[in-house]
Amino acid sequence: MDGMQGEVPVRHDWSRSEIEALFGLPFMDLLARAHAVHVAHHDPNAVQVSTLLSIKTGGCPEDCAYCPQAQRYHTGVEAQKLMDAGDVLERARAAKAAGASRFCMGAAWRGPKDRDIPKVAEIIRGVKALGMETCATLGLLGEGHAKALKDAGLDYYNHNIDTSPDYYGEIIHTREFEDRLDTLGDIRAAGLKTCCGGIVGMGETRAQRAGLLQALANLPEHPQSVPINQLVPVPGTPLADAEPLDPFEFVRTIAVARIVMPKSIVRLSAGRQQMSDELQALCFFAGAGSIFMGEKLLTTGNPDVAHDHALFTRLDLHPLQVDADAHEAVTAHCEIADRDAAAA
Ligand code: SAM
Ligand code: DTB
Ligand code: SF4
Repeated sequence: MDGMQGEVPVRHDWSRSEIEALFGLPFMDLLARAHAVHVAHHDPNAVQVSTLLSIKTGGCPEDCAYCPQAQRYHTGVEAQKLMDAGDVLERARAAKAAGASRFCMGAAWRGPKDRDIPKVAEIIRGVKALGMETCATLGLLGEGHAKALKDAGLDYYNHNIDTSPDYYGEIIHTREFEDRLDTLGDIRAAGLKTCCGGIVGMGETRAQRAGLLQALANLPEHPQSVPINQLVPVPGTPLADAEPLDPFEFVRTIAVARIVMPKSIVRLSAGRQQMSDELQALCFFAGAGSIFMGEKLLTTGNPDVAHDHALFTRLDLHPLQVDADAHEAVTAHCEIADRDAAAA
């Protein structure tokens, strides 16, 4: 892709005002610019497909204002123990059959205890053996945790910074922004790939959305995967009645993320169930190259798999196929869309 029009260097010195200026571009100019960056660095017709599973649900001691799994908010999410490896593998097989190349496992912990690590490692080994990429999001990591997870076959660790450093204190009080940066450092040091993004629509300003993307783009390495979540407002949480974000502002956030982290895969993450097909198409055009597929995120809903397969067919998108052993992404045409079309 050397010298392709639209190719931009990877930078780690973005100023807040530069990023705010990108947000302030005329919408069509911003989209054109983001799409040019997207096609220079990625196949714009390929979408990486991940499936999420909550392997340990609810009962979390933290106070993240958006989260239905925080014990203190009484959202109706029941606390459960860590799932057995066999049950997780059954779900991973189903996700693979539905077309997912990566299986992401979430736990409602502040962070894992030392005694949890061998259990999670066993789960990771099993999922990896299915030939899928593995991702885990377990919270803050302690001494030796990242290395142990890597040794078990973990490919990605998801740990979001969630919001701009100057808005963080409005959203979470039980751990510091710096704690998150420490865990991100542990992830990189262990040789894991980083999945790190945030949530928009939590009442932050545009300047704070720029601050979120600035903090991500100025990390020592750009996260390989950048999930941009739209807040899923859940009754019982402090953000249940947050003012919904203008959908075009969400598209702008995807577009700016695309421009400032040109090589990363930007995920159109939580919030798709609340979006029209047309809005999602705009997000793909603006540079989103990944989704969560499967009827559930962790505890909240996600579009039906059949609906997503149909959307891929209508937009001529195909899943990014990943050779999990070679760690090499190769795109292949979507057999699933053909299968669905044949079944229709
Ligand atoms: N407990 C771990 C942690 O916080 O790192 C891992 C699981 S936590 C649920 C993973 C991420 O899910 C959060 O960092 C947040 O970005 C996202 N998330 C949680 N609730 C959400 C919501 N209501 N809407 C959008 N994203 C949400
Ligand atoms: C991420 O950035 N979004 C996902 C995943 N990483 C772990 C989680 C979304 C959760 C939405 C609320 C829920 O389903 O509980
Ligand atoms: Fe707990 Fe993670 Fe939810 Fe925060 S986001 S309350 S740490 S599960």
